[in-house]
Amino acid sequence: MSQVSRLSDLYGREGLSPGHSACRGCGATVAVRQILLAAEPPFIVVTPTGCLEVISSQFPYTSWRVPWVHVAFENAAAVASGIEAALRALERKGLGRRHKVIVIAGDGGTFDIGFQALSGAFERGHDLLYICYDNEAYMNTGIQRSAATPLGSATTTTPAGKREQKKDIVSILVGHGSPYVATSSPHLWKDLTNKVRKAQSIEGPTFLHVVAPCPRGWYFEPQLTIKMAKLAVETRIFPIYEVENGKYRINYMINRPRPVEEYLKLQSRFAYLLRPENAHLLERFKQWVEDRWNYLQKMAAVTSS
Ligand SMILES: Cc1ncc(C[n+]2csc(CCOP(=O)(O)OP(=O)(O)O)c2C)c(N)n1
Ligand code: SF4
Ligand SMILES: [Mg+2]
Repeated sequence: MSQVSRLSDLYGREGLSPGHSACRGCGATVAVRQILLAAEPPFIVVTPTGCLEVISSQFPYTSWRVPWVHVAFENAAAVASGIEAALRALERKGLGRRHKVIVIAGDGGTFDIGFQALSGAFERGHDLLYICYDNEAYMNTGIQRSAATPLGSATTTTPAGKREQKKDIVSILVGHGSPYVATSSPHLWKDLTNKVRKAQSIEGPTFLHVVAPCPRGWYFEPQLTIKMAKLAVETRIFPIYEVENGKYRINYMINRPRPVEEYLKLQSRFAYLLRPENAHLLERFKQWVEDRWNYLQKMAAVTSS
């Protein structure tokens, strides 16, 4: 595995061509562009239904310049498992070359409806990399809440703000015994591209959870996408860490976090959470951020020895 320290360490060829129909400032496509520039060929991408598929494959056009399969909303990891098993069998017979199978899926297709397939693939131990771009709702179908939607965020199915916390998908996949699970953000391009290469190089089911700000569904101005990703990390709302063979490491230490309000107030989806009468919900949100950070620090300390 070669390290990425300069832009020239990435592959020159774009995997997702310009001209797709994503909204201006779409964080998911910024992340996917980086992922495809970093991934070591040969690989095959599997994408379930969601914004990424809809904006990149309107018949008769495609934006994909890499082998790519679109599958149903619920079965990306099952299809990826089948491709991986078939390639393994062909290689055994000397008939083909192993490709890494890389799933790139939204949060709805990962945390919710695709979860059964994901859990099965990780439990069976397939050699694949699963990347979730997390825009924290079902954006493609009109901004419905998902298990990744944070507490207090308004969606079309939670107009007064979601009452439940975000599901901790990383811990769940660590619990499946994955050799490598990590988080990243498109504003930290070296972190993201190096984690793609690292996760790809490890045999077995590996997982990356990437924050993907969405101007349309989070209600912020499109030029603020990268700032939004940065604020998510610097407020400790979206910590950047990795878990390698059970050992936790915080990759981006935030010693003096920015106030969470700096992040929340730029997004109209949190308008309800910021109302004075909802101060108790905001407190719950802040407590969740603090508890998770403390948990990560403890896990990093306990597992480092
Ligand atoms: C079984 C099934 N249920 C519902 C849908 C409708 N559907 C397609 S994409 C989608 C939401 C995708 O959300 P997410 O995975 O978060 O991706 P995003 O659009 O946010 O990028 C839904 C509800 C479907 N295609 N199939
Ligand atoms: S709705 Fe959000 S995730 Fe979907 S294309 Fe637009 S900005 Fe990207
Ligand atoms: Mg989504």
